[in-house]
Amino acid sequence: MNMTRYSSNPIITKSDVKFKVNSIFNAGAVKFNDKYLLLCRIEMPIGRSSFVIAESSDGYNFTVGAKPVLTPEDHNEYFCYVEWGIEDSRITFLDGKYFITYTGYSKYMPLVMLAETEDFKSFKILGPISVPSNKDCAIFPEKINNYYWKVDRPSAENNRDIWISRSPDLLHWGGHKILMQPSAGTWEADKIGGSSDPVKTKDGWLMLYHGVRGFGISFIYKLGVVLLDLNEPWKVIGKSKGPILSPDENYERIGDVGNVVFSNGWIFEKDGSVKIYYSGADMNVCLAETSVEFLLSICK
Ligand code: BMA
Repeated sequence: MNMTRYSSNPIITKSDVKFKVNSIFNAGAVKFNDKYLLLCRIEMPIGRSSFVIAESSDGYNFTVGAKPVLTPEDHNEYFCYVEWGIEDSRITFLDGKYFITYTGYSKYMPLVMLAETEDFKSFKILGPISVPSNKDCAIFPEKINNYYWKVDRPSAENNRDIWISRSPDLLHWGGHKILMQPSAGTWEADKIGGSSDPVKTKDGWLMLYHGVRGFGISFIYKLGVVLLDLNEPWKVIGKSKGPILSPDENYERIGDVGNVVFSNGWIFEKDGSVKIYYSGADMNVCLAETSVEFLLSICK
């Protein structure tokens, strides 16, 4: 299987939300209690984002929750770092809990927030794990060499690279290393960022990332895939030669931010197939299907 868009894309739009939102997009994805669970970003009418859950038993037909499950106002002592919204979650199952990294947006500019949950009903907010500007953070699903690991993009306004770092406790991070840089004169010329949570395969850690190229006043967001060494995850051992998904359909071309495909969640099935949840033009939730073998083959 190569890469196939689901024929009934988009699978979720704002008309599926029972309360008033501007848009629903950029979902973290996980299988929880045999259900497909998407932690979707909803832009509220005022222009600030919260999270809502969409649930499905087949991965295609989703029901959106009746109210937001996490909002800036839920952040108590951390509210000043998320006052302008919470965005773009990545979910990692680790040590028997689900850890969620997401962007907190405020007058201080974007930074990386960390929360944990066991049931996706109550969330323990652990606070910022970076200073601004930083976003696109995802945590590896197990310890490597006795450390937890994360990727992120420091200095979101001026810096264009993906970095990797390690931690003894998920809260204190060090050992920062550059992981990947944009590639001049290509689809990923202007900036790159981590997209999905990293997933372990027999050949290495697979991770989706996004690449951005500016044309005049607009930017085109595409998706690529990268393979990292299992024991030394700061080593890139393979990478797709070009984008694996590019804005092409109307629902990816036209919207609040046109010409964008953006993903922050995927689900690996037992049969080797992979569901990539992504959003078109910052407006909806879509699905593309592929397989682990295909993703590995294009990284070689
Ligand atoms: C990135 C993030 C994403 C968004 C994308 C395209 O920087 O802000 O939330 O989908 O830009 O607008």
